[in-house]
Amino acid sequence: MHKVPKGMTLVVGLGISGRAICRHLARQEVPFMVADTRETPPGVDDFRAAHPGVALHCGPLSALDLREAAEVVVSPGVDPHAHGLAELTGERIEPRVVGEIALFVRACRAPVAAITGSNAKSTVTTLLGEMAREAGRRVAVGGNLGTPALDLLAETPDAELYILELSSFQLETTPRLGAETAAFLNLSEDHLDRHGDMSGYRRAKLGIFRGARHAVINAEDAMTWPEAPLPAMDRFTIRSPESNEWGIARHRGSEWLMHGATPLMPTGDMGLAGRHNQVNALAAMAMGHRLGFHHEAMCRVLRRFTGLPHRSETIADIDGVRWINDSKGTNVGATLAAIAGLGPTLAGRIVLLAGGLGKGADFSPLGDPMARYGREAILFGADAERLQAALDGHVRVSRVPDLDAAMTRAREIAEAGDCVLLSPACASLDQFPHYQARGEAFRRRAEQYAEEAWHGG
Ligand code: UMA
Ligand code: ADP
Repeated sequence: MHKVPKGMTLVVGLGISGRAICRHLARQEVPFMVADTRETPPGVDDFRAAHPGVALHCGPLSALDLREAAEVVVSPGVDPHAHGLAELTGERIEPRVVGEIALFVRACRAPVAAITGSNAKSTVTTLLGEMAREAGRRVAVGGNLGTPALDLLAETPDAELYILELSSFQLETTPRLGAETAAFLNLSEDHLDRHGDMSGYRRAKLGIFRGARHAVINAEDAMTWPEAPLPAMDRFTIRSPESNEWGIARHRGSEWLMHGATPLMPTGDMGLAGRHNQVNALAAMAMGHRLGFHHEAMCRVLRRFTGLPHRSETIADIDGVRWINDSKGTNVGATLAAIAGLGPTLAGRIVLLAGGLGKGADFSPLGDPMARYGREAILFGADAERLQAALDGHVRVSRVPDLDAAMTRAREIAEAGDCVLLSPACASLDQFPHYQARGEAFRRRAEQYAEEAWHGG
């Protein structure tokens, strides 16, 4: 049994977050050592070059005696209730087990805007970041998306505002975030392997509200509502809003984003597609309003921002058929939002390309929206059969070996006014290295189709 020396901080994990934690502790001159439960963690060479002489333990944590450690700082991928850490996670037990964001909170001197949810985090975080820039703020944006939170402190020490996308894993190990404004966007099945069940997953995410001065919540999803009241709260809704809500209503003959009775902008002027993105825009505006950004600046961003790659991203319009890459739709909730968001905006129907690794999810919620908006579901990958079982009887289904074959079939059957939507409701890892590679494969082929159509026409 190796002893972590008295007063030393133990960093667990050598991934992106763990290495950011090491850099931060080194800057703060806090003595630390590192452990990773894997025999060969990914970042060893980087780590050794950056921190010569700092001890590294690889393998089970049970081989370490942690009792005299000053603190244990775990990476988000490390379950604080496993690996012999469980007995240390109680409230008053020393050393405390915390995560990267707890260190961020201690060191950060500027207000924080924080965003969580099962889906749409990256979109809302990016939108709010763009709005802050447009409003002339010195802002740093990162967290679960992009630059790790602790690196933001070093890279932009003079930021007036930090905007963080936070995962349930990061929130679980943050005793008190103290955000100026905190949004919990939605909750649907994901990461249950780590959190046990939906209530454990929700509890972790509710951590976003600890110490928050303002909350932004989803009027249609009670799972996002805090259990104790907060000093101030704004709700966003897809419906016509109450006086203190952000919603969507008819105004001067068209549909507008609204704050209470105040019209903000026509939804048709937004660069982003789909109802789900209108809701995302409202969430970002509610946060921006609290932070003092002018509505005009926020609307300018909404007009020009067309979305992040792989999130309901329009790749091509070929003979009246829109080809949309939503490869980041890696769970049922995301795919549902893409179908329900795009379906009502189409003259035609959705040709859905789906499949991959379903992570044990229940696909049955996809049946009704596909009956309503779908032309056909073209299924591939490891869980195609389970998807088919959920969709049969609701929409026409075909099975193909892979994404390439799915696109060939989609090209044959799509009609003008339709949309070919890659929103797999599954992880990609059975057939691709990651969701980005799946999205790139879709993009390349759709662009090739567009070129052929252009030359043909
Ligand atoms: N791991 C071990 N033993 C260890 C440490 C890690 O087995 O000692 C494993 C984990 O179980 C996991 C993998 O290594 O399977 C990576 O985990 P990590 O904590 O080392 O991950 P990092 O590279 O530090 O990246 C993390 C976030 N990853 C996770 O939460 C899994 C990144 O989010 C985040 O961008 C980064 O910190 C910076 O903050 C990615 C992610 O997938 C995008 N997040 C999940 C999501 O969005 O759904 C939550
Ligand atoms: P996250 O960072 O939470 O994964 P992203 O912005 O990357 O969120 O979007 C992930 C997926 O969620 C995309 O496939 C997108 O279509 C879907 N999505 C976007 N907005 C919403 C929403 N309001 N509700 C549910 N799903 C959504």
